[in-house]
Amino acid sequence: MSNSPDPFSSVVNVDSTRIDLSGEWQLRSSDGEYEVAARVPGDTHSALLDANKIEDPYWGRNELEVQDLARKDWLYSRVVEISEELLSAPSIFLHIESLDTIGEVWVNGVKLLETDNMFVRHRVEAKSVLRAGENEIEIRISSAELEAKRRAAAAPYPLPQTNAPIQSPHRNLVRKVQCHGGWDWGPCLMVSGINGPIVLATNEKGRIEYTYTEQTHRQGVCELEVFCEFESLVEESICWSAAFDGEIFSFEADLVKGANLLRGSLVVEEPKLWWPNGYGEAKLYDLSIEVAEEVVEKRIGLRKMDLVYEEDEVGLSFVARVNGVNVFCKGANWIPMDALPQRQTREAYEDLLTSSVDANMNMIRVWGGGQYEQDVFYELCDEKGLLVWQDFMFACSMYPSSKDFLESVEREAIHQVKRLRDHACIALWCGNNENIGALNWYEESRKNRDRYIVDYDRLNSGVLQRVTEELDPARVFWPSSPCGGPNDYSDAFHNDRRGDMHYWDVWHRGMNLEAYYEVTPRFCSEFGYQSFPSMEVVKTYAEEGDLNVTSPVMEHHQRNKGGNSKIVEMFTRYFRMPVGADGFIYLSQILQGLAIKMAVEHWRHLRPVCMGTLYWQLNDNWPVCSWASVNYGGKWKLLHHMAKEFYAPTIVSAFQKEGGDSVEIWLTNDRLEQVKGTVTLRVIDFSGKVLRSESFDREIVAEGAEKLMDLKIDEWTDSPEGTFLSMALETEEGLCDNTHFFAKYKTCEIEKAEISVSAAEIEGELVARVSTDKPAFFVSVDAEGISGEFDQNGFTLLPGEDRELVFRAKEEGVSADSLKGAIKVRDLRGTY
Ligand code: BMA
Repeated sequence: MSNSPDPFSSVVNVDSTRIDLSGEWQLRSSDGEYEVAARVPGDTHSALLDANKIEDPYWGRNELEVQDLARKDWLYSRVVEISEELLSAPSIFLHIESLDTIGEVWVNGVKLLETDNMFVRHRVEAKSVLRAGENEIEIRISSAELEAKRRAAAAPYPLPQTNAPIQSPHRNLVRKVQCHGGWDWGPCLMVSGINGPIVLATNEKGRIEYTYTEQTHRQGVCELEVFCEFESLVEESICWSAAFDGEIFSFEADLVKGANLLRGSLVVEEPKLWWPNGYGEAKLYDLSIEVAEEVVEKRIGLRKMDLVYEEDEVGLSFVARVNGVNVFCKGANWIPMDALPQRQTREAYEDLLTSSVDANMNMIRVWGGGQYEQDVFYELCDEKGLLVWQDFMFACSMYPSSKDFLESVEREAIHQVKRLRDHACIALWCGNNENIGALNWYEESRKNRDRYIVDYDRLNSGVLQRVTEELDPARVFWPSSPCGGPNDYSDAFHNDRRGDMHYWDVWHRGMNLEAYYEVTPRFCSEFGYQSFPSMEVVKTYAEEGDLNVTSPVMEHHQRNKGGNSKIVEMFTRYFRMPVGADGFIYLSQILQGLAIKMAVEHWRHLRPVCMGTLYWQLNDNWPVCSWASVNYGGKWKLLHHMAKEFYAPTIVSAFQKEGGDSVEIWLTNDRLEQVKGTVTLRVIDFSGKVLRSESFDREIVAEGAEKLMDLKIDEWTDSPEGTFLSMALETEEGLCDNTHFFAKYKTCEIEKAEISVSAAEIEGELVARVSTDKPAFFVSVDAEGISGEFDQNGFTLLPGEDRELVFRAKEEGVSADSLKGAIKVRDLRGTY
């Protein structure tokens, strides 16, 4: 028996005894094929991998070899010692944060619980089945895939889902992470398992179920209502307290047996407000709530959060407003960090969210095909000032509206809203991902749209919206992403006037990159362009002999039909064909970076009509060719480095329409103040000779964008194919530079550059110095095999303008020498 520190993420119980049930369990497949030790929290596939019973499913095409695991039933078991003393407590309950998915919990041969929704938390009284000495706990998990099949066979009509090349059918019929069943970037690994804390805890008087607060902001004051749901074993008058920032506020309550909602208010004078990244400090206050010896400790941010959607002269606006300030949202879409849940560690969360902030992001969208993330995710977003767009976990499918299903979803929504609503970071709740669009994707739903819309409404407004509005009235429930607004079922993929938009015409429909210039989204919550993972990541799944983009292994690690062909075809429009696998991979990252940069720079300069860009997607859940800007494992792709630049608060950018004879130069500034800056425009030829240079002093408007000029190409250069435009914006904050080509890259005679690098340790920092004899483009300096990032990458390097890059190592013991030895430099001209 252990008295463990804090197995619940946010509930601390000062007096009672608790037994943390995490650690080593036994795992058996019920057909007897496997019997291994398994970690809890953890998943079946990870346990088999740890025990060397299966090969790494991420390597080669091994994933195909483990598909039969999806059809097995599993048994997790362990023995736990319990003392007489513990048993004398009036109540002992079992807490399970998440069981994936179709499960039964048995203690000493008695069934305590049945589960079929991994997004629901379980707490059950267990005292009556426990005994002094050894107790046997068994968790039986049956195949979610087979259960889904049974449900599909019993359903009165088909409920279609999107197709992935390797997938588990009918995943939409089971409340499980939807992308476990495969996606157009994800493997099909139908894991089962036990996620999050699993604990036995005693209760003397009762337990805290949830705590949450409501904030009312008035001039210089924040009134805080504190709520505590307390499940009481006693009927008693008590004093309970809330300690806010060290100051204790006491309240009285008359407990009744069973559920109690305690409520107390306090006033915070001169509160320091919580701000998103780039707008101020993400100030958090300690709040600790104590009821009958039970304590919950949390940190909350005081801020007024609005999601404003209003009819205006354009259509329907979509703006995140924090403390009265309209925030231009800059970020990306988040998918579960790993297809093997056991690898979703605190360190991995920390790393990925730090990478988001480092790239000047202020919003992350938790996408509906994944999961409500672990507490640590939201705690880190609170700390780092990352707003969270929170989807409910439904994506790209028709869902049932049977009584059982809706009741299960209701339990899920109630739990998740109560669990998460106190996080300062959460900006809005959104019903689902693309389920309105999906009504048009399937023959069945096109033919019988009414039936499916009724299902959709029952689930979406009937359950999710109702629960959210009741339990978190201060936040907006947005029906779907994308969506033109409440009660709007039209095609928001192609309407840039209303609400949020998913703009996919460049990737999925193969339009030219300049198509981004033709739309003016109010808020673009998805748009993406694929690239291959970086070479060192490719090598984690492919052998030397497979390093060819059309080899079976490379195609296996591409889940979007025709994806590799799209990349290669788009090369032909803009670039010369690269040679060798290294050139393919690197050029794909240039193309991806360029596509998203063009879109974001353009849409940012359209503020306030457009007020947000979240590209698809931030991360990968295994090593794969995808739209992600961060490789599986955390290493940045070129896009992520470029995001750091195009998401910087104040930028200079250039837009040239296809076939256009002029270039619009714009200055965009997200800061709340005017920014003084000097813009220098230089026309340079490919030998590096500066042919023209002009500087302009400007006061750049606050929270807006202004045009510096329409640059007439023939007035600035005699040779659009022999020159390029270098733009530099110098402000007090530093230098922002950018490069524009007047002609397609493939038509330009870029000269081969000799780039040299040295590395040194300077004042405790690892610094690489790069120089070149000729202009070099999209220069990437990568420390292969070393975990960490240079602070700049993907830049234009000019002769006589060496760059010093600081390396942030994410591992110990990196020296200047080891860094130098690992560095690989690439540039555009080097690909052909
Ligand atoms: C979006 C997402 C995902 C998908 C991506 C790429 O629309 O919502 O479903 O992975 O497109 O196709």
